[in-house]
Amino acid sequence: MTVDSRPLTEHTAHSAWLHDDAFAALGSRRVVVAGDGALTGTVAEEVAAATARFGGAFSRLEVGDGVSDAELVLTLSPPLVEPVETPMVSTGSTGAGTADESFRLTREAGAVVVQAASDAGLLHGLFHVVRLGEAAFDGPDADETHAPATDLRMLDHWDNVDVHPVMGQVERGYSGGSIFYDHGYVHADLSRVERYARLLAAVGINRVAINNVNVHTREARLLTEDLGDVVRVAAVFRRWGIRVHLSVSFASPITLGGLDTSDPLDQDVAHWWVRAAARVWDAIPDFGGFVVKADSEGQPGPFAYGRTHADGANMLAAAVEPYDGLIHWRAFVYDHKQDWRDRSTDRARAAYDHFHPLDGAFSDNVVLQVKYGPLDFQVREPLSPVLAAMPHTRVALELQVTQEYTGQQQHAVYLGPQWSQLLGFRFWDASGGEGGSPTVADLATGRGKAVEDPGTGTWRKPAGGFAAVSNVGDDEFWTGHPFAQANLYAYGRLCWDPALDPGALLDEWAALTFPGTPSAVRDALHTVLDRSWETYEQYTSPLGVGFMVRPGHHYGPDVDGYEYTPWGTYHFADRDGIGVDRTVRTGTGYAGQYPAPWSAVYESPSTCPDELLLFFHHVPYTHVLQSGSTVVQHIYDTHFDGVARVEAMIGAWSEVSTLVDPHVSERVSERLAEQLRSATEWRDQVNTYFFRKSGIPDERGRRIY
Ligand code: GCW
Repeated sequence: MTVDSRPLTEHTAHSAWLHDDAFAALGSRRVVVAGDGALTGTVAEEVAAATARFGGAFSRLEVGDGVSDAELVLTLSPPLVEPVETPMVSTGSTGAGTADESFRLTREAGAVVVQAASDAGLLHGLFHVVRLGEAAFDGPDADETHAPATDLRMLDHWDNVDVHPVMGQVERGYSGGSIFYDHGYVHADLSRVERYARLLAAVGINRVAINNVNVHTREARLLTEDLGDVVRVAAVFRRWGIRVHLSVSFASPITLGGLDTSDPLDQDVAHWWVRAAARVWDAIPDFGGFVVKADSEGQPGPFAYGRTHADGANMLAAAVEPYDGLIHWRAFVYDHKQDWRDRSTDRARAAYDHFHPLDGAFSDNVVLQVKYGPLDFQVREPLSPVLAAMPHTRVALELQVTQEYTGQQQHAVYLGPQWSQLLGFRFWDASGGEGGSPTVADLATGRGKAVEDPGTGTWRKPAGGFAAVSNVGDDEFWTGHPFAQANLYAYGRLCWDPALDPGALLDEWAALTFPGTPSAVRDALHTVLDRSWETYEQYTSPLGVGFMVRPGHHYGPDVDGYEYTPWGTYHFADRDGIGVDRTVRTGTGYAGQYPAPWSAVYESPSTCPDELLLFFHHVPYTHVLQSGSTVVQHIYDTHFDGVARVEAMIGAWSEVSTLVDPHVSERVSERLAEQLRSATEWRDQVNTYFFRKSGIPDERGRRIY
């Protein structure tokens, strides 16, 4: 076992949304916790600490013991109250042995009872009461059942055990080092991981993959000789109802097992994985499963043997099946060595082209993990058509909480509104109404209405849930920018209930993170964050065309940075126009991967939504948008406006910055200054580029270089 002997860096971690004072309402009450189970123990510890701090009273009872004067009872079923008339809402278990995590809350004359069928449900119920604060107790009489939308609410860490020469300790990490690893070792002191697990439990996350999907030599060994380290980490998460997953290399039978192949149809390969899985579950009985990035950006996969991705995934699925294990198989498969001169290859098409033909071929315990857009976590992309094209496959929606392409936690960008919009998108309805067709959230959770599609018939998708790349590191605020905590918070809450309002989530987060702060601070947070996603979009790449970032690290503007590279992310700007023709009629045909009506809506520049125009069409700079502006004038206007908005954000923050913890305030002010510098750089480079290309001046005569 490899344990780092060096001490963890001496700094305290910010309390984030579990500020001690967030427990004041609960902690000042008489609280009873009843029931057994490890997580009930965790609940009891939380309540004991809170009541000790705020002068309440705590007792731990057996289920069924009489309770007289408690103001809050947290109990496992059987009920302490009258039998429930309506049965608990079932979460529609999606396998992998996840317990029923629902809970019921009743309030009668100010006395609150939280009742759950499992100790995991009880823990969620506890944090629900914490979130409500005083309202938990002084609200009107109530009887509510709360259940998560899906069992699969996962965070992926792109943390490396070794420091990677280019990507560092955490790939696309903007929050210092890793909370798990330090220069080749797993931290001896996992107290930071424990605090993280507590934060995640409080927002309902129940699965974590602890290493990068790019699995390098050192990281691969977590599966075998360094499994002991994973056992330690899993023990920490277990106390908070969170199961651990590992990213594994498809070539492990070769690199770790000494075989000469990793062909998924080879018997020895299959046996190697069977033995590997047996060892893992023997050591960690509640282990979650494996995450696999195969045939993607240089990672090995089944293509090397002429096999399909279903062959690859199913071979692994068979190895983990006896343990209720899952294989999260990523759909991020494309040619990253394409010739930029070749206009017929379209990276956006790749996932659909590879995976759509495999629908129905995957085992039940395979979850196909699909990035929300067809390219790569851009500030604006259409929804990946794969989500709508695989009726018989469990598909997880993958989001990126770490802000690789959205300001790298230097910029304040609240992504709740973006995710909420993505989750509410309806592939079979372009009216924007509450039409009868399912949303993306319905597709991911396997809930909601059945799909009625002339192409695919009527179907209801098996649930794949949610996954997202974490934005956390060993930074004192966890996330670099203190406001980036709000993204992690919102992600967890939206996994639990995708219909939650992102503005309300911001309020929840602020109330828990900065309890007791004046309402002026709350207002300023809204001014800074409410429209920050849109603001970031304004001053970066326009109208859905994407990228224009500096190659490699992806921070800051470089309009042509990826234009003549093999990565497949081009804007095709010339003196006349810009954009990628992805139509069926004259382009790459990508628009045809959508079901009706969106295939038709995207196909025509007159109906394609403005914000995605350049994703689907190559148009002249003088093309008139639905907004009435020309493309080039839109570029100028949004870029000037975006920077003006950042100035307004700074103005709003400076009015309240003395009212918050100086630590937080200093970090926020420093980051806002960098955001303004960077936004200005974006504005000037993008505007200048298009002015020089098109020769068309700004109607309003503003300064362009
Ligand atoms: O967004 C891209 C990143 C890579 C990442 C890859 C992926 C882990 O630039 O750093 O690799 O996506 O999602 O696999």
